[in-house]
Parts: sequence; C-alpha cells; structure tokens
Amino acid sequence: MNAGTHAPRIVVLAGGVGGSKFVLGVREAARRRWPDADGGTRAEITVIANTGDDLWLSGLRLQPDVDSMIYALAGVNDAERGWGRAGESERVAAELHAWGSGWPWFTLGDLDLGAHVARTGWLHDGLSVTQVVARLASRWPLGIRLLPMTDAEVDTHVETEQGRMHFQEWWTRHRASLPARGFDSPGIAQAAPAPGVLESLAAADVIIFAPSNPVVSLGPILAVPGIDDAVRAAGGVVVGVSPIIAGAPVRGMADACLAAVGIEATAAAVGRHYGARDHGGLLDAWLIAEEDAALAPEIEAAGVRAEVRPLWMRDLETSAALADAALDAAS
Ligand code: FO1
Repeated sequence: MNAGTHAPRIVVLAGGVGGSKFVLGVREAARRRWPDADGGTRAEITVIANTGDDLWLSGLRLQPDVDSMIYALAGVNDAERGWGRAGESERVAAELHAWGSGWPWFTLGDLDLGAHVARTGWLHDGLSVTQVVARLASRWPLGIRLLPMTDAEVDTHVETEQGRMHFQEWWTRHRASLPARGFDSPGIAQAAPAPGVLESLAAADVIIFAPSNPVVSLGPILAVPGIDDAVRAAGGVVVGVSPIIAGAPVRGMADACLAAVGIEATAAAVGRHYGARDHGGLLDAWLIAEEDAALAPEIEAAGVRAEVRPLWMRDLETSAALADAALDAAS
C-alpha cells in the first residue's frame, strides 16, 4: 500500500461488537490520514460482514452483526449492553414474551425491532440481502460501504451434548458454556459471495481481518466459497489483528469456540490457523498484543510477520491507534 500518493481501498472482514469497534477506528484513522473536504475520508472502506449469526425469530429476520456495525457507525448503538439501540424500551418484547413468541432469553428492543420489521418486509418484497443491507446502511452517513458476506441464508448451528441448536441459543441462552463439538452453517458450501465481495478484495490495497471471533465471525466469511481464495490471490497486503490477548479473548467467548474446533486460545495459534500467504494461508502480517510479544518468534516461524502493538480498544482513540497500526503494517 502506497499511503503517500493515493487514498487506498481498504477492505475489513468483520463480525459483531469487536468488529464494529475496530471499524470505527479504521474510519477515524482514514479520516486523519486521507481527509476529504467534508470531514470524511478519501479512502474507500468496504466492510464485509458476517451473516452466520443471522436468525429468524417471531417471523422476523435478524442480522446481529450487520446491525451492530450500522448502529455503531451511526453512533446509535447501546455500547454498554453490547447490542441493539441506545435508549430503547422493551414494550414490544414484553408483549412477544406474553404471547409466548420468540425466545424468553433473547430480547428485541423496540427501536431495533424497527430494523427487523423493515428488513423482513424488504426480503418479502424480493430484495436480496445485499440490497436490504444497502437500504439499512443508507439511513445514516456511515462513511463505509457495508456488504454482507453472501446473499444466501447460512445460519450457524452448534452441536452440543444437549443436541443441536442455533448459534444464538448456544451463545445467549447458554453463554457458550455447553461444551460444543463443532459448528456448521448449512448451505455455506453452496453459497456464493455477495455481489461486490470478490471485486472489493481483488481491488483492495489492504485487507484487514478485524479482531473478531475466528470461528463464528470470520470463520463463516472465509467459508463462503471463493472468499478465502480471493484473499490468497489479492494484490493488496493482508493484515490480521489478534482477537486473543494473553490467552483470553478481547471480548466475547471466542475461547469456547476455539476449544470446540481444537485451536488453542493464543495469539500464535490463531495466527497459525489463518496461516501465511507465502505458504498457502491468508496473512502477510499479524498484530499481537504487547502481552504476547514472546509469541512473535513462533508466529514468524510460521511465515507470518508478527507486529507487537497495543491491542486493547477502550475508546475511539485506542481503536483508531490500532487501525493505524494495521494500516502501517500494510505499508
Ligand atoms: N445478546 C444477548 O446476550 N442477549 C440478548 O437478548 C440479545 C438480543 C439481541 C437482539 C438483537 C441483536 O441483533 C442481537 C442481540 N444480542 C443479544 C447479541 C447477539 O446475540 C450476539 O452477541 C452476537 O450475535 C454475537 O456477535
């Protein structure tokens, strides 16, 4: 990436809350590096969002990761709770629960419900998922282009000792505490990347793997046939940010997901899981935390350039600094 001469095309692969925090940082870092006349950026930022978390509930289509991204970039998210809109009431959710509709452990806020009703209506009218996401994302000036990974419905399921369940049931009802034997997203092997996904990867100056869950956030994106090959073949630099710091996930319950698929919860093991592009893998560089500096030789031995940086995203400033470090690693 030649940062000096032209505003770059940046593509971020991202999942839920960690992904949206990181993308906020990318947008801010790009505004500072490549400002335009309107307080935005000349850089083109495309976010490819995980849709493996999606679900049907009470007859409505939910897309938690897409909505987290839109709400966070619009500044209307409930940052404390971690999902939904700030300041929303739950009157409709209480009615749904009273009717026995939906899941009692899964609460849909009233403002958030507006998005689900609108989305379901547009899908019913025959719009593709890509078109629906574009409509939802057009409500606020987000400063990025948001693409779903695929237009196909590929909800993730979990195999546990208590049977098979939707990922959201395992995650929110059981808080990932039921030992998982594995994850699968039926139909994903036949799914096609959404329009624009392969084109954006091919044209990117830099592709960044957000510090999102490697198994249930970035895993589904990379499992859509053609996406991993497009990353391998990309002319741009591929930089990943570790979602694991000192053996624990930055947020969420990624360690439970990693254990289920036999990957150790360390920054080195996740880096090796993605692998080096020089050896048929996906990464050129892997950002690890200062706490994990001792793992750098192990990562470099696998052929991936390890960069030690502060990874904690506490606020916009630290998210922007992390995004800046990822952009630097691509230079
Ligand atoms: N997470 C919860 O832990 N409890 C909930 O009741 C809940 C409701 C919810 C509603 C809409 C939505 O888009 C997301 C929601 N989430 C809730 C978050 C979500 O289950 C997960 O954290 C993500 O899918 C993981 O990335």
